[in-house]
Amino acid sequence: MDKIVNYNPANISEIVSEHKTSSEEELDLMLQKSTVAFASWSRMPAPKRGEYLMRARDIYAERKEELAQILHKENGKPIEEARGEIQEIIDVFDFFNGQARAIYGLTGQSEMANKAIMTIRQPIGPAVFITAWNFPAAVPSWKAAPALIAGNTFILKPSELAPLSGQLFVDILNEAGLPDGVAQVATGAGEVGEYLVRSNHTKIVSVTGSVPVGRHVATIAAEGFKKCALELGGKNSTIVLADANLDLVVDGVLWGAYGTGGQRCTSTSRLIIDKTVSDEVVTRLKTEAARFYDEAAKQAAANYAPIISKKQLEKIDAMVQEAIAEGAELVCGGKVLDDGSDKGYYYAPTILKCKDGIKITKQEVFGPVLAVIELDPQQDPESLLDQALYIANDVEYGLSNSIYTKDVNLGMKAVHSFESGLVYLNAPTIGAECGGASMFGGWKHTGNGSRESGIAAFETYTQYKTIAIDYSNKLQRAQID
Ligand code: UN1
Repeated sequence: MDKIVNYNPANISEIVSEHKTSSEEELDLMLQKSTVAFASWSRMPAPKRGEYLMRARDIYAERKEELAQILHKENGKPIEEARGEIQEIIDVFDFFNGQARAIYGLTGQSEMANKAIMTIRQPIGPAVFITAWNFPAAVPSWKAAPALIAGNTFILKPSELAPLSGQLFVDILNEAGLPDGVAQVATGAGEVGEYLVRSNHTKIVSVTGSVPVGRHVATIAAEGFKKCALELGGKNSTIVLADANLDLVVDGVLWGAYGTGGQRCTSTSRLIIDKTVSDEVVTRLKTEAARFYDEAAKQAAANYAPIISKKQLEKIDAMVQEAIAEGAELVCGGKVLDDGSDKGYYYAPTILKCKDGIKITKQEVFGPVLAVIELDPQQDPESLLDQALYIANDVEYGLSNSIYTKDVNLGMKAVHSFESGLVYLNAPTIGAECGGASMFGGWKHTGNGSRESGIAAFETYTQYKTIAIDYSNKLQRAQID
């Protein structure tokens, strides 16, 4: 595939952008430039590097509406969500510019007189970023901002399904005046990313994508002892106890399950609910879900996203049909809207009542499909919660979970017991904030311990150096003298 053509998934007769697959010669040149640029960029004081980030931030702020419109067309997400994604870049740049003055190390106490010991953080080298199509603008900023502030250079390889926002991200950094070779973009499919990851020039790899992609890339990175950060899939649950505020539950589950068309790694894909309140919640969800798409007019509501590609649309439908064959009860949806080739790739917002254990209760769907698992009321609500937590945790992934209850003891028990990197109390599983106390990332097969968009990102983009300064003017032997 030499040429990549991208269509608006909400209106597939509209071409959004065309890109050429980067050749190996072009990639070699980029890799060399990345190494050369690293030599001087890494020596620049971090607050000076922050000034470039601030210029890029201002360009994003000035062009926010235009860039949001491009993103809206590129991956189809509702314009309101696209504006939010551009805002996220501004927030991330603000946060990491502040961090430029706070890449702290440690000073300690030597066991010897007239000797000082400290540990500082230093940049590592050229990074390669492999990113997904669902947050094609913001996720590159999660990686690039800390990488640049820490003094690394990077090459971004955005998803071939939505490369334009990534291309613009790098263009804007360069427009902000970054020295040549500090920020670059390569386009193409998996083999382009793999070529970059394998290169000896590359010292850091950061991937947002599926578990198979993450495993493959991490294996290659491991051969070269490269730092590797992974943000992979999710199978996220919302637990609802009988005492929950059901208005809040309905709003939260609708947003969590159907926002971005369910195409977030944080999307709510299981509702584990006390049977005493399940009928009311499911009925209300079904009524509300019907508002996302007017079937007679073949028109999606402004807050409903199309599916990124026909292949993905078919994959979602196959998973739903398999679930029905396995005994799931279809409450609503369960079908492709239009014929999948007409206006846009829309899938009907779907609710399936499932027994825990069928495939769809364990596998990531990445579409607007909610599996409802009802739990029989128990003698005491804590036993029901234990059962709900067991089901929520009995998956390969560990990204985001939430619970709705007014009981602070049960709520806190769930917060501590969820096996996931993100946990919400009385809020949906999607919509992580960035910076400050918030760190994006998952447990189990969702990742490998790395975190993004908060200060822990510096674990990926810096390495430690311990410096011992002996000013005693004599040989002092540790552990001996
Ligand atoms: C993703 O789907 O890869 O927490 C990221 C959220 C968003 C990020 C999702 N801020 O839902």
